[in-house]
Amino acid sequence: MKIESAQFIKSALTNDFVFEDGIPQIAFIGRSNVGKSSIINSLVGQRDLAKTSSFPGRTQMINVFLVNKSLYFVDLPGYGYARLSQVQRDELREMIRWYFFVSHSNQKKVVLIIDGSIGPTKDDLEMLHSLEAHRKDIVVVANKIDKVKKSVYKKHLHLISNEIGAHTLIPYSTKDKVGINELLKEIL
Ligand SMILES: Nc1nc2c(ncn2[C@@H]2O[C@H](COP(=O)(O)OP(=O)(O)O)[C@@H](O)[C@H]2O)c(=O)[nH]1
Ligand SMILES: [Mg+2]
Repeated sequence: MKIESAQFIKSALTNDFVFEDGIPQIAFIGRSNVGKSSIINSLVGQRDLAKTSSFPGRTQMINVFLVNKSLYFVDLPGYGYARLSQVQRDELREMIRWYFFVSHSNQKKVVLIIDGSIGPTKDDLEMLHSLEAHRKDIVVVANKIDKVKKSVYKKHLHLISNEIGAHTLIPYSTKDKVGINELLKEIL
């Protein structure tokens, strides 16, 4: 399976028609700065389709990409960014909640991205559990795995998989190009 084409469609707010057009969607969710945009770029093999940033909290709309002319990649705003105001954080939280639990978008898979070098945070587990409660089809990606020392790698991954339960866990590094084919297999 391969990605032949990918194009940016729009930055959307809730109630956009793009969430009602029936096209299957792969949602990318995770804490701010965890590497959501970098992962989308690595999957489609384009350097800057999704804008990446070393400043957390930049993506405050829902960015939609059309892949292989047949499905959407949906880059959701990151949650849990401490430097935003409480009002901004509540707005983003509400947008994410709306997308997953209110909108009628045709969600095929949810890619929950965690920082593999630190493991799931309280926010990540909260997100995971509410997605589970709504019976979403979830794959967990442990990004930035290049930051984990070889000597503790196995034990570290074992700890993460214990915390996330039965979901497929994919160790990933956009930097070292690890996990790309494994994730493509899950979502295409
Ligand atoms: N070490 C390392 N850094 C990464 C990796 N993926 C992304 N980053 C860095 O993490 C930061 C945030 O990435 P971005 O894709 O903008 O995160 P987003 O806010 O979740 O969309 C950037 O500085 C990236 O270069 C990775 O696999 N390894
Ligand atoms: Mg981003």
